[in-house]
Amino acid sequence: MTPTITAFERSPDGGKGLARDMRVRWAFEEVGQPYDVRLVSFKAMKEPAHLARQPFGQIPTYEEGDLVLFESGAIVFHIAERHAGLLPDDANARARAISWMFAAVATVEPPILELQTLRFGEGDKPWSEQRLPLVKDRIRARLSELSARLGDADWLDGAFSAADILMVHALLRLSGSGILDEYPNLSAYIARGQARPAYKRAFDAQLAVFTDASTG
Ligand SMILES: N[C@@H](CCC(=O)N[C@@H](CS)C(=O)NCC(=O)O)C(=O)O
Repeated sequence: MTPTITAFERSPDGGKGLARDMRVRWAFEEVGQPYDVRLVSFKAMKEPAHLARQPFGQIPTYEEGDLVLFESGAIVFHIAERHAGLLPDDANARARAISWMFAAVATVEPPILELQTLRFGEGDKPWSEQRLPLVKDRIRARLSELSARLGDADWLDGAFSAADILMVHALLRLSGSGILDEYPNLSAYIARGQARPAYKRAFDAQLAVFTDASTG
C-alpha cells in the first residue's frame, strides 16, 4: 500500500525545503518507497478531520491503511524501521543512530526554532532585539558541541542514517542566518546531505507543488 503524507498547500517558504514534509519525503526517497501527498490548507489543518490525524493541527502526517502517524521524527523512524538502509543492522549502532535522531529533534532543533519564532513571530516586540543575541548564543552553544563531535566525519555515527536526515534538515533552517558559516564542518555536512540524489528528488517534489500551482 502506498503511504500518504500531508504537506502545506501554501508553504511559508514557497517550497524551498524547510517544511517538515521534506524530511519524510527524503526518507521515502532514500529507501525507494513511493508515496502520495495530500495538500492541506492552514484552515483545514485546524479542522477536525486533520486534528484526528495530527492533534496539534500541523503537517506532516503519515497514513498507511489503518496506521496514522504524526511527528516528522516518528514518521522518519517508522520508515527507517520498515525499510533497509536508514538504520544500521548492528543493534548497538542502531541504538546510537536512534539517539542521534532524538538529539536532532529534541536538543539541536529547539534553539533553532526559537530564532525562527523571534524573527518571524516576535520581530515587532520591543524586547526582540535584546533577545536576539541570547537566542543566537544558545544556538552557537549547541552547534559548537555538535561540530566538535562530528569532527571530520561524513555522518553522525558511521554510515548515513535516518539521524542524518533529521539533523541536516534541522540545521538547514539556519541557512541565511550566517551562523552556519562559523562551523565549516557543519556547513560541509549539510552540503553532503543536500548532494544526495534522494535529497534532491525530495526537494524537487516539494518545490513542484508550488511551482506547478503558480504556473498552472
Ligand atoms: N514537531 C512537529 C512539528 C510540526 C510543525 O511544526 N509543522 C509545521 C510545518 S513545518 C506546521 O504545521 N506549522 C503550522 C502550524 O503549526 O500551525 C514535527 O516534527 O512534525
